[in-house]
Amino acid sequence: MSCLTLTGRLALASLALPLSAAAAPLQAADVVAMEAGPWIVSTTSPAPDGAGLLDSSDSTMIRMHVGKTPRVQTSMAGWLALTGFEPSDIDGFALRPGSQGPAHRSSMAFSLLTNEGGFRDGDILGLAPGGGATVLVSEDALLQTLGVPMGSIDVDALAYDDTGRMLFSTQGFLGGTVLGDVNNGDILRIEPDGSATLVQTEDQVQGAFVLATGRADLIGDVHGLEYLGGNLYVALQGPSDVDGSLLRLGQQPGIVAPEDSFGLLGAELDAIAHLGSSGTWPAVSLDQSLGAPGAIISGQGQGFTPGAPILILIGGQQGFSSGYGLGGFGELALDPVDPWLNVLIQVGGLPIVYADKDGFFGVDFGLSSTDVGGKWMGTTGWSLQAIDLATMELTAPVRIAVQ
Ligand SMILES: [Ca+2]
Ligand SMILES: [Ca+2]
Ligand SMILES: [Ca+2]
Repeated sequence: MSCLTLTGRLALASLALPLSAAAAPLQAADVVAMEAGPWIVSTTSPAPDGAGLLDSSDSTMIRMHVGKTPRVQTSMAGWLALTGFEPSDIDGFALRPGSQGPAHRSSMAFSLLTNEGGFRDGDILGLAPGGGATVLVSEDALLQTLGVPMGSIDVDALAYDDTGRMLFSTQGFLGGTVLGDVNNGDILRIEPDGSATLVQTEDQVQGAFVLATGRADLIGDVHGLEYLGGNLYVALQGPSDVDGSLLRLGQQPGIVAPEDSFGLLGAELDAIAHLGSSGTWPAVSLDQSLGAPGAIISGQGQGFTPGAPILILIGGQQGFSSGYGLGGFGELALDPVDPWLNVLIQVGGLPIVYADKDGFFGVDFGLSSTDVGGKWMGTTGWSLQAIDLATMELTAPVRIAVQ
């Protein structure tokens, strides 16, 4: 018995050090640097042309950072490759805590604005091994948890805290739940035992906005949600000069940065996630997801090692392999026996491009005027994926349907 007690005390003592280290308050400069980004966001409506994005839609995921040019992280061609369909609007997005890093296929969680692709707007979706979207938490399960199994909700904000608890907000009012009436500015959390708790009411978020700005404008809906450095961050429906930035909740509420410092010309945000400091998350994007044979396509890459050679993999059929020990997205999304990929490997014809000093590249290329690529999840076309040869990190795939 004494031996057990001793073991228990030792375990507690060994836990105490990292816990107290983690609790050390961040310096103000660290907080400013962290809050500057990079953020991965989606807009409520397509970002204005003046923002210079390669592809602007309600589903585009954009990497934004104070003082830097915003870039497309996931274009429609990316969603097509990841899910097999083209979502009309992404209204919730989060990176799940896990051991494989924020850029890994298994980290991505999101919600759709409308029922489509066989999914519902209240489902929390992830990416399945092998391709396509999969339900992580269903709308039915959330309704059951809230005690309104016959109800209906659209999840419109999503985050995970540092212990993996899921935080969310709804798009509309939901009356008569186990938590009482839920407003669209409320922030809810799913506990480890599966129950739901109300973390912040819309009134509390409104109060934080007033404290942060000294203004009484109404915030409306909570549109986006992130947990970072012990605080919650929200994207708000209003007022219009703040809806393109983020509000920090907690002990010292504040607006993260003026919205025009993010370079999106004040576009309202409806999904937010913070990339953190643990990865650069290299990504490629295309300006279109559907092209005719012979069409000229513009592509971009970002988040690569400055100056690094980048190998572009090209194939017609998608597939799945996690067996190459690659970082980033972690999984080859092209079929290893795809005929075009194999021919290009055999003749040494896979393109290599070079990242600039900011880890960026832009390239135009033409689709074959005779070949239309391979079939995958209902489309015929071409898929691409890139490897940063300096880090051996893979990007997520992109796909262009040909017709
Ligand atoms: Ca959106
Ligand atoms: Ca939704
Ligand atoms: Ca909401």
